[in-house]
Amino acid sequence: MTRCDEPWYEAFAMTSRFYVTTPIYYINDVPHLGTAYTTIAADVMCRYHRTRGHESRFLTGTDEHGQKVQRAAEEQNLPPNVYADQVSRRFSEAWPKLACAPDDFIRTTDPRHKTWVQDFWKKIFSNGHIYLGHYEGLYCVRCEGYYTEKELRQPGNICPIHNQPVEVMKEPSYFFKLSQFQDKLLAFYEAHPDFVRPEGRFNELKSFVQSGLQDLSVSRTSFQWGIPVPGDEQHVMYVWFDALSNYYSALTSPEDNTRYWPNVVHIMGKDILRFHACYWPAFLMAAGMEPPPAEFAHGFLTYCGEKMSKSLRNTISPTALAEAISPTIGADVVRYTLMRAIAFGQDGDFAIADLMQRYSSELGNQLGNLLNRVLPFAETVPEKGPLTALEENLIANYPDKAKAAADAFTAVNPTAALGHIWSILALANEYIDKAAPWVAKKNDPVRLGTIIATAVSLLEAVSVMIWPVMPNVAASMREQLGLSPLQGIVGSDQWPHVLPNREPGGRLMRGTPIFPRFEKEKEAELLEKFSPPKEPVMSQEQAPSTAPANAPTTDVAPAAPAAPREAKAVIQYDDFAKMDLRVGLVLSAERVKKKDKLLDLRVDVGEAAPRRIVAGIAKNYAPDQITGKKVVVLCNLAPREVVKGYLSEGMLLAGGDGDVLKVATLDGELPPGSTVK
Ligand code: ME8
Repeated sequence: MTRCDEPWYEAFAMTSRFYVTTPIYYINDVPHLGTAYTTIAADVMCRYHRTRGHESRFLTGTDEHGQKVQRAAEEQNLPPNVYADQVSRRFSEAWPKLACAPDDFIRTTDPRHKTWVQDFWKKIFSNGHIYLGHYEGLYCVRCEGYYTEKELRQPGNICPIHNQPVEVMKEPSYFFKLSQFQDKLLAFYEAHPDFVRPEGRFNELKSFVQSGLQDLSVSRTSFQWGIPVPGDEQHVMYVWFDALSNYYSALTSPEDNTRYWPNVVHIMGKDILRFHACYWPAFLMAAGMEPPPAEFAHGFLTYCGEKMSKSLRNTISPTALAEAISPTIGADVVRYTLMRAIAFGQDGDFAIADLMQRYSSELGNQLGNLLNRVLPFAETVPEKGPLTALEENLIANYPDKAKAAADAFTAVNPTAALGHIWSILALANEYIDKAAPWVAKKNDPVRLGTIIATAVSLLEAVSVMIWPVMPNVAASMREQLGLSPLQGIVGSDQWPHVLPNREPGGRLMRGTPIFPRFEKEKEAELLEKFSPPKEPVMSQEQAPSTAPANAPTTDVAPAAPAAPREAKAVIQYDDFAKMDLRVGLVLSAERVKKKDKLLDLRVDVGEAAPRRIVAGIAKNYAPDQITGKKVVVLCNLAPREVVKGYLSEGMLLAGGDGDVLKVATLDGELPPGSTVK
């Protein structure tokens, strides 16, 4: 059996087993681009490990208990189980349409889940880590979580995630002794320095745990739609205790797959890292079980610059998008763009225009066209003649790139892996340019044979490497190359570490182009159908500006223009109220290299972590002049990459004419996060 000996997760270095999970999604929503993003990433990881011959397993599912679901079912006049059946199906049916192939789909209403969670509870209870108490707190129904006042936006106790007031809740409750796990968790983090990736998120988590943990309320009496607490059926389990347990309960039945534990990577969005990396390991430790060794918290997506609001989630369906691009390879194009365009781990934007651009250049020109440049020259794999320096160079340069791509996949960095694969494609295209088979065709059949056989082995290698991200495209490529479809074989490492050597004589079957050019009408249709609905809010583009059109503008509201002042359309109060303006405290400031106007700021706007704001004020403020100032921040402006690698998550307000620019500050002391209106 092969060993996974690449860097990063030591846990996998000792084994050839790999288990990957997504969060189980709430059923009060439909599958949307955000949930598709995580599911696709997990599918990519699983397929990659299958190419490496690891015994691999991919789990996803739905989170079906809790007050939120009970209320949604009541609104539709349905019993919660009937409602849950209907909505869960939307998830299980969506994922295959995006070429995701989970091995199992767990529902928290599955009997297998209920049985296991109740046993898990009993184990923790009998180990003395759960006790009965009383809870009163501020509870966000949509998060299914309690908050402290400090964590909420004031005034009004507003949930920072859902922008809605939270409710006061008082109930008898069982408590999990989380406070007793602080040191154990910190020791675990210390012993597993790669436990959470990206590293910055791990550091935030460690600070959270270091700042002290309170016991956690793990049961509810205020609603019934949940798993009853064993021995006290007045209580149902707290939905996160129930939900997190899915990662193990799914392994227990219908057949025993518990051998996969703990070789798991949990993939999730950054919003729910704390539940996964603090609560879940503590529950497992309390039951005497091993915590997961690896978790990856990716960033948040915007769509064409718009925050993923409920209405956007409903209109931009990833399955409809895939279908509209192409019924055969549309899912692959969506997968490719999501994995390539947004550095995995960071926040980023998915835009239809960007997808179309990548379709024609990276997919059409660099990948699809490579087949068309090679296959017309032969119907079978030719014999190789003597190699020239061109082939020798290629053969020498290839393995490092193939290894870099594999290492990046192993490190859960599909974006970098695709970068390396595309550098192999660049090498291949350059090889064809220089080797010029069309010249050899005229008078040198031996040379032509060498060139085509070399190119065919490159294409074969690429068909394996892209399979995790684009399984349908890989299958079409392989069909044209006369190869059978790829599938994981446990114990057989199929990753092309060196260029494969095809036997001469194998059939090649030139087919139709995999990425046909979009007709003009189709382009227009895609843009029209999949651009977000326009909202009449002030956007960066509409903001007043004296700066040239190409100057960075997200950074700071630009200076008001000198007279004559342009008349602007009158807006209603509702338009103004759409802006989430808050007091921000500038914690740090640094100049952005080679950009004399920009400062890279960290600003506390009353959230768990400070925001990065890239502001065009470097000519007016030295870093130490702005640090410590209270400023006004527009917090719900779509994040924008102002300069490569600098994603600005908001905008400072400033006033001034021409070169004189002054940031807006406040008259008097207000804590960071206070509303400005
Ligand atoms: O939190 N960008 O379920 P959920 C990227 N049931 N990812 C996004 C996203 C976006 N804009 N929006 C959602 C729950 N996601 C719990 C989980 S697990 C034991 C219980 C993805 O339906 C991302 O993975 O709210 C995020 O963490 C998850 O969907 C939240 O899904």
